[in-house]
Amino acid sequence: SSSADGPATHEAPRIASTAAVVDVDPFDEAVLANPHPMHEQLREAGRDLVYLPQYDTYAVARYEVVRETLENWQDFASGAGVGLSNFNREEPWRAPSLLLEADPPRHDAPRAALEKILGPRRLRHYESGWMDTAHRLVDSLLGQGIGSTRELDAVTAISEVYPLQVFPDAVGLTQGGLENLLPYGNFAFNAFGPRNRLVTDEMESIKPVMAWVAQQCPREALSAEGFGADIWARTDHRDLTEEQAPMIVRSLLTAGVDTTVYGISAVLYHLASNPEQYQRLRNDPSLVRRAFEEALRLESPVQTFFRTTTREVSIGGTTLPTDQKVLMFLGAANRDPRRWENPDAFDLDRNPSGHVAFGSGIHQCAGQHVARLEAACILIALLERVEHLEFAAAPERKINNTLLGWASLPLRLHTT
Ligand code: HEM
Ligand code: OVM
Repeated sequence: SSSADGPATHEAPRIASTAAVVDVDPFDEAVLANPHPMHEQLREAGRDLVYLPQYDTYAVARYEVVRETLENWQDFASGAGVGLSNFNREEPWRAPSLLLEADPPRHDAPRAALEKILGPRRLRHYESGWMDTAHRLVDSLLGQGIGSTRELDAVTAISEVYPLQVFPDAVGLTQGGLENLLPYGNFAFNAFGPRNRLVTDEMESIKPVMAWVAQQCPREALSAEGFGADIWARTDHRDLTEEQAPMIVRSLLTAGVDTTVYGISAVLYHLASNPEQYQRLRNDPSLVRRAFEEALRLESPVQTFFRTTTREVSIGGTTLPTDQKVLMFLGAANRDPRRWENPDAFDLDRNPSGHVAFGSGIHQCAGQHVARLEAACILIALLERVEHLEFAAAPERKINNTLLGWASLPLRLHTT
């Protein structure tokens, strides 16, 4: 347009920018086993927003935009599910979580309850018991002898053992059947992805596992003390209803086991891969918590979650329609060279805080202090007895639609 008292202005025609189309399948088994090349492709496709034609879904992989999407719960909802399936159109495989799959205001009371119950203050009560359990496990694995070597699979001997020795008891499970916990979590994390073999192969076998989980959630099934009892106690003060309480217990049983198994495997993998960093940690055990965070940054045991747009919203100049799924690549953000120097290195000299392995914003992991305490206890116990560790054979990936981790970590431990 032009005006009499100024120069004519010529606006460039407003061409909406489009997302970069990237024809990859993030849920292909070969990609799940080694996602990092695809992450680089998604980050470097030239735009903040990517379109994945194979799933008719948008995706974000750069640190800044992943974090913005996580924190913008108003435009990017969780209530339609945080997997590929859109609960506005498809029946979920179980009743939606009141935490993970809920938006404010429904999310508020369950979230406030867990923040109190799983906060650092309450967790102090568990510290010495969890440390004792870690010492007993490490002693049983290494024996009493000194100056020996011991070969073991760290996944089946440590990562899958220690969380099951402390967490179910802390929740207050009393009825046995703990062998159901890992299969339940494994299925729940697979179910965020497409209905591929990883999901359909377990559709039948998961039914009795789901029934067992449901049986652990009523007040009568739980011991008088523990996270479960703490959740139920809030129904006495009307902070939670009797309908909410068992669902929140279910959230702990879904999210609280496989995640820490994978997290502990992640740090053991990176310590075995970086012997000089293991020595650095032995010399300064006050770095155990940083070692865990750095391993979470690199591995991002929970690789992805989706959101669903609540209205037209633009990312990087592209307007998305309402009710569109957006896939957030936490693992890609955590290795984005725009945010992290030498992003692929396990480096105890870096400050890994700001990683999004626990998410960010109102849904940021409610169990993060639990995960950190478990990891710190088992690492401290190992550091005291193991002067050096190395791979005894090649590690093997475990394949899951959402979790990245290890089925096998064959280690040789040299003890002091
Ligand atoms: C949420 C990762 C351990 C309970 C989340 C989210 C991530 C995550 C990325 C955010 C979900 C979103 O934004 O949609 C992890 C990792 C863990 C871990 C990497 C271990 C290393 C745990 C543990 C518990 C737990 C031990 C329970 C004790 C939850 C719950 C939520 C959650 C209840 C939902 C919170 C909400 O929506 O307000 N976790 N988690 N997590 N996590 Fe964890
Ligand atoms: C839940 C939940 C929370 C976080 C992760 C998750 C299976 C589930 O509230 O049930 O993964």
